[in-house]
Amino acid sequence: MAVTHGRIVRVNPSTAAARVIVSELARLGVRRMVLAPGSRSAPLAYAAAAAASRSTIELHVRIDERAGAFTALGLARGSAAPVAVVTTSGTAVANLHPAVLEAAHAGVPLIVLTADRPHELRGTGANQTTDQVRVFGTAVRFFADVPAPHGRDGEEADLRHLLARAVAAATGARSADPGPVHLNLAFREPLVPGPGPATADDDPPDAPPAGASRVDEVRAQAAHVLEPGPRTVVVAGDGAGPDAQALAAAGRFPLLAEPTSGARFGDHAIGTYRFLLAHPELGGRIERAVVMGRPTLSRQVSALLDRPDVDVVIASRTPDWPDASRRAARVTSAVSVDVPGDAAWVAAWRRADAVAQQRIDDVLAAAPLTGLAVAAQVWAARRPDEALVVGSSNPVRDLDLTACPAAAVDAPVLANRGLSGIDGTLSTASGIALGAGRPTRVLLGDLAFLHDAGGLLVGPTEQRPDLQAVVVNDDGGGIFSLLEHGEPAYAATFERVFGTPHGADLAALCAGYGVGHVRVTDPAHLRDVLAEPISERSVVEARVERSELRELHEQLRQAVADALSA
Ligand SMILES: Cc1ncc(C[n+]2csc(CCOP(=O)(O)OP(=O)(O)O)c2C)c(N)n1
Ligand SMILES: [Mg+2]
Repeated sequence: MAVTHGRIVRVNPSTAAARVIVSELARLGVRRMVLAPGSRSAPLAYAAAAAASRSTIELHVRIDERAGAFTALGLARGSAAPVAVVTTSGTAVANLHPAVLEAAHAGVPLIVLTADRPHELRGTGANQTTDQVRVFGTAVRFFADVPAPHGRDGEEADLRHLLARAVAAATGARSADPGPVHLNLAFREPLVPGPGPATADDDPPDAPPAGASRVDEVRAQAAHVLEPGPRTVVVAGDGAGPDAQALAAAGRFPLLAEPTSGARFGDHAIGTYRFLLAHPELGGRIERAVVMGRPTLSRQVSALLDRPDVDVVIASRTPDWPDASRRAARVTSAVSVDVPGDAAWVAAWRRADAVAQQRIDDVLAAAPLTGLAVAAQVWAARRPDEALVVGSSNPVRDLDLTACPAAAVDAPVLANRGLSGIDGTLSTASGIALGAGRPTRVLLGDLAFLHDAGGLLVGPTEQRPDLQAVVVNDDGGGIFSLLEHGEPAYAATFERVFGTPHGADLAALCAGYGVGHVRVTDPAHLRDVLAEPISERSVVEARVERSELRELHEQLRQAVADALSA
């Protein structure tokens, strides 16, 4: 309610409800919101704009809902807080689906607010009206179809109750299972603030009314103490975190840490582990593997976890756990060690790692610029207070093969490994840059770049990320040449349906988007470019060949095997 010229003026129900939604979300910790323009969602847009002008929330506007949703996903990951994404009705809603699926599998708290027609207009052929009820199926942790507000008593309290439940489900406060939630919000006209001009007094107070829900965290965790004895490795998959490094150090275990594990550092991290797993004296003698986070990058690790002679212990805090082999001996929330393992075990891995790393460096130095060499440089160029985002396909695997562990750097390395799509990578990175408030570099392939070129689009009225995309451009999907499809037997069909060359001119595309572009073809030039601070949006295009990839990987494998057997 507001007092205007001595008259009490009620704002219309859609406007009032939208204001409650935005302010209550902010009170519940959802302080960032991404919005794409639309008509049915207008009440939310007005409310969000007003809240942003009071700094109650941070608002980001994107034209493309798909990019907006991935930006929200990145914001949530970068800020470690739930983020809302708002769209209008119709196909706009479907454009959120990829990011919702990624969030579902990566456990990212995304609050999806889709505007809808009121119930009386559904199924009548009304424009931009489709069935949005449970449109994301089982991907969301919570769903509600909220009828159009009409100003009845108790409506505000009901909304607050619903939002508390939705945010609790998104953050996993009670379930320990964070993820996306979906509120489908019907709005009836008028959709503009009214009847009088909006004033600050119309906005609901940020303090909660009496009786508003509060959600307490429920998380009981007990650490399992590993029995001393077996020759053990720690496998740190995506999101494992520094606990994996601490466990490896405490137990004197080799640490096989993926680049996005947050644990690929310290004396126990074995950068060349994929090659060493094939060695009978190292990989062949493993008796126990402790898995933290979710490993997805290599067949070598999958094969290890499949081995009947290896005891698999999963330490995971999420309700589901990464046990694709379905043979884990124990699933627990956390592990610890009392007695450190045999020092000679990890020492053997470290000696072999040094030898293997030298061989890899030699092979890559002798080859023309490759995605592997670009990845190695990008890893080495990480600076404190920056973030690194990595695209799916070869870039993240190239990092896994070449990233040299060293001291811990305060530079998070993140990737969408929930479903490992090549979609939304630039938008996710843009969200991470904004959410974490860090200049961010994203390493990605050319198809991933072109898939989300729209993610480069950030309008002049928007807060712009400091984002540098390092694109490994091999004119197509290089990874497929490393899979079975790359075998000579399939050569006739390969290029058209797997290689998928495009010949796109990235420099021209960047010019069109008003984004800086530099092309590099030699390692020294790349090193210089990466040494520059990241500011505004820019693209570094590394041109590489994919025709030789298969041979290069075989050469690396052979070189390391020869060196280790010598
Ligand atoms: C949205 C989506 N579509 C398709 C795929 C299947 N896919 C996996 S890797 C890949 C090729 C990626 O090419 P690029 O980004 O250039 O990386 P490269 O393999 O060349 O290193 C494709 C199409 C996917 N992961 N996600
Ligand atoms: Mg490519």
